[in-house]
Amino acid sequence: MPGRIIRRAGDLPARSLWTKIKDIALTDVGAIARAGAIQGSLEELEEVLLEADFGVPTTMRLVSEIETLARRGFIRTQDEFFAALRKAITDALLAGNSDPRVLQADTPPTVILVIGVNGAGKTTFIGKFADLLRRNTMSVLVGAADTFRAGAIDQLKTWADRAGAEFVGANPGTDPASVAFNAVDAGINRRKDVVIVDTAGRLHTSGSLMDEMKKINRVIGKRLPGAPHETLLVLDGTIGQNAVAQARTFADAIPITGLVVTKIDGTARGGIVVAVHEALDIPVKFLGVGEKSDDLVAFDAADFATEVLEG
Ligand SMILES: Nc1nc2c(ncn2[C@@H]2O[C@H](COP(=O)(O)OP(=O)(O)OP(=O)(O)O)[C@@H](O)[C@H]2O)c(=O)[nH]1
Ligand SMILES: [Mg+2]
Repeated sequence: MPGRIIRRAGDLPARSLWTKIKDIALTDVGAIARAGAIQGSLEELEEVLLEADFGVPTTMRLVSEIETLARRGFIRTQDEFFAALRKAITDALLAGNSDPRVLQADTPPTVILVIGVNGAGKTTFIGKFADLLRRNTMSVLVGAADTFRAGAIDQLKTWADRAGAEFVGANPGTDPASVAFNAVDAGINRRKDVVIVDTAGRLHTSGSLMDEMKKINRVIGKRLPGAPHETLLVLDGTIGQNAVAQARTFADAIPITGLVVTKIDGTARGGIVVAVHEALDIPVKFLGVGEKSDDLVAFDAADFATEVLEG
């Protein structure tokens, strides 16, 4: 699926990151470097990148790459500056574990466990993802291992119905791990291509809920050795550097195979996507760009680098 413009027609015009960077009097960076006056401009670049949520380590590295190129005379025009920055961001996103493709089981079903804090956008992502898979003619079953509140089960069922996916639920209060087990079991018996398991939001600081998540993970593996094939951590793209801390705690608890960053439509701070990938060495697989079923973007590093600058 091709990347799509994140900021869509009809949105309020925002000052893009590139517009801000362009204003940093780096119009002739080479000349500035030769004149020895580049330091102030680099500090301003640093500020703008931090404001866009690239975080300290990623920002430092990007600024230092730009500085090196500028001092060597490779950045003399705005176009060269833009291209260098875009390349540095793309390279960061392509470094290490960065394959955005969804892992597939050798023998179906592929089981995908979806985790994250309250309100990150897990259920919405599952709805959109199920819809995308169905449009690609795959059979899908979703399991509501979020039995914490009745509304959560209904919310997932609505998305499943809309996508034409089968649904395995339970009464509120049922052990979430047993629902996860039943969902995988049903997926195997009904010969589904993909089983997606939704979980209740949990604060990464809540030990008992993190234990429950580990149990869900274990129980899935008991029913189907090798599963879950994907464990996707959903992060709210608007919460800034907290997303990095959250991701670390989840990754310490169970192996995470991919990241989904949501609500990227409402933020000019897409740098968090780069920061969290760099901090955890986990591939970004999807971006959530709205609340509707087609507001899901399969991640593409180069497209994203352009959009984060121009968006
Ligand atoms: N703008 C925007 N809103 C989103 C996106 N993804 C989710 N939302 C909204 O964020 C809110 C929370 O989404 P949910 O999918 O219910 O989040 P959750 O992680 O399942 O929440 P819990 O089940 O309570 O843990 C809803 O109002 C969604 O419509 C997105 O990509 N963009
Ligand atoms: Mg939910």
